Amino acid sequence: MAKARRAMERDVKLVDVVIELLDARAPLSTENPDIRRITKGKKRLILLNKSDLADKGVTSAWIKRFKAEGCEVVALDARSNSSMGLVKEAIGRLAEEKRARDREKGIKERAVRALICGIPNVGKSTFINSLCKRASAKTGDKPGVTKGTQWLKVSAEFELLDTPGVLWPKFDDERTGTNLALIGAVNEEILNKEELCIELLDYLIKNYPGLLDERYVLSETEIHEKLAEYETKVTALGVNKRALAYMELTAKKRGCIKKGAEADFERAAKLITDDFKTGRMGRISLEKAE
Ligand SMILES: Nc1nc2c(ncn2[C@@H]2O[C@H](COP(=O)(O)OP(=O)(O)O)[C@@H](O)[C@H]2O)c(=O)[nH]1
Ligand SMILES: [Mg+2]
Repeated sequence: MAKARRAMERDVKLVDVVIELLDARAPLSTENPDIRRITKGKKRLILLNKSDLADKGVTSAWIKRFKAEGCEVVALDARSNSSMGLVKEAIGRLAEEKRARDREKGIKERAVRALICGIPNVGKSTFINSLCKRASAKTGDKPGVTKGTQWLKVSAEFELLDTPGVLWPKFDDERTGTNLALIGAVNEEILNKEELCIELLDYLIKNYPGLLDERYVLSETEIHEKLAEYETKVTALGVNKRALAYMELTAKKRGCIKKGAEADFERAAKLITDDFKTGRMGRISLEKAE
């Protein structure tokens, strides 16, 4: 970890622009505070990646918020080429000041250099592949640059450091860990699947009312009955009865049944969290830009 940080501290000195990938569904949880510290003072382009899985309205609010902080922002599906033009334009805008300075000093114009960074699994490799589709030839060592540094030539005006900066996410609080597990940024095995599912269900019930009912074809009557059953049966404090009622109903609807017709909560939890992660549940954001 310290090694990755040091590598990024060294690499950031070589570039004009830092491109940080965040997951559009949870931009705060996927932002590593060390990256922000290390790249301080550099021009920043934030890519809200996997935006095909995120809530469009919420993503627009995030774009506004990051722009207000002085960054360029592009919402992206890194698997597709379609937004790469926007990315190049944003980089052009970030580099404009530097280009003007170079021109004034009579320095010959050279390509803008950028470093990609982000936590694992956020889509860095996918993005680099899409961006460099045609011209991914390595440009090799450059004089004056750390030996061994390779640059990918994206266009005549734009080069990319070929090794992205990878830092692990920070688990500042429980919510961050939950979000990272739900979007698949960390191995969910480290967390209890059923608890993870309860957190997701609780969030969806509050923020996307009706979504679960529709996805799992649950009627209002069914939900009310099951909830009433939990209210009388479960008296322990701190138990999320509403989420549990949804999980049990979904288990039964989807055939997650154990011997004796009991709901298999573990299987239901996996099914529900997978439906979210893969986008089958629809476009959902876990963090809002308030
Ligand atoms: N739905 C969706 N999946 C993506 C997107 N970008 C990357 N992925 C997937 O996310 C996974 C991790 O991507 P990868 O590029 O290896 O992440 P890296 O660890 O940051 O290099 C892969 O399965 C990609 O196909 C995107 O914009 N949308
Ligand atoms: Mg990668």
